[in-house]
Amino acid sequence: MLYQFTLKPMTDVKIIEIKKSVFADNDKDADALRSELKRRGVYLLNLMSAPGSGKTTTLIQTLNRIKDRIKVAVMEADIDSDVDAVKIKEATGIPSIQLHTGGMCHLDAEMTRQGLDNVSMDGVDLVILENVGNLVCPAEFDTGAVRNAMILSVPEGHDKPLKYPLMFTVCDLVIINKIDVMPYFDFDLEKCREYIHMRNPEARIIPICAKTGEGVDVLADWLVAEVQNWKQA
Ligand SMILES: Nc1nc2c(ncn2[C@@H]2O[C@H](COP(=O)(O)OP(=O)(O)O)[C@@H](O)[C@H]2O)c(=O)[nH]1
Ligand SMILES: [Mg+2]
Repeated sequence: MLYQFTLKPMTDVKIIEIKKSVFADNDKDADALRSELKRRGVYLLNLMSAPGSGKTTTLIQTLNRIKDRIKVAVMEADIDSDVDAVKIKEATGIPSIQLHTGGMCHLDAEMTRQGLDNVSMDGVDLVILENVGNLVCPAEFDTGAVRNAMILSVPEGHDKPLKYPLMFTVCDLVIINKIDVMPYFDFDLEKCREYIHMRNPEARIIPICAKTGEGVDVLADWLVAEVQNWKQA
């Protein structure tokens, strides 16, 4: 049986079909991209999580709090569709492009570069990459970002740092989302903090509810300070 998954874009969001490099030396590519972005003064944040943990919702809340303070662009990576890029553009007015990974469950540095080549970077301070929803593969590939961040949502359970060690090891920031549903799940926030710090003692942890915006001011202030400090360094 033949399945046809391609959705025809209904909007003017730019969709880029990115290809994996066959000559991948990813760490070298990532370092080169990081240096180039540093020269251009563009901070790249790589945002990862399992599907549905709230990346797009968190981005919308965060972007609306930072867009008057720093200039931001967004790259949404998915296997198909343009729904996230459309949502971001409609809810925040921030320019957003959609990257299609051609079935790949992650982005590497070369794919990230192909995406960035399609972002108008004039005066942009921060590019946020919403990586493909997956707790395994994206953690294995350095995208060239200054920082890695991930979202763990309450329904996924507090034991995830034990089960997906690499993801929590490579992330500088762990956002714990959907704290509004904490009463319905036996999610132990203190245990979760302990498990995250077992993987990365330096990890910053910010609990939020992207649905209501609770805690998002802390996240927004952290991000603006991060970008400003990095630009001045
Ligand atoms: N209850 C609750 N639902 C949320 C919260 N954040 C996101 N969601 C919902 O979770 C679902 C997935 O969110 P989305 O942002 O698309 O996740 P993504 O796949 O990681 O980008 C949507 O139905 C959101 O409305 C939250 O803080 N609380
Ligand atoms: Mg999304």
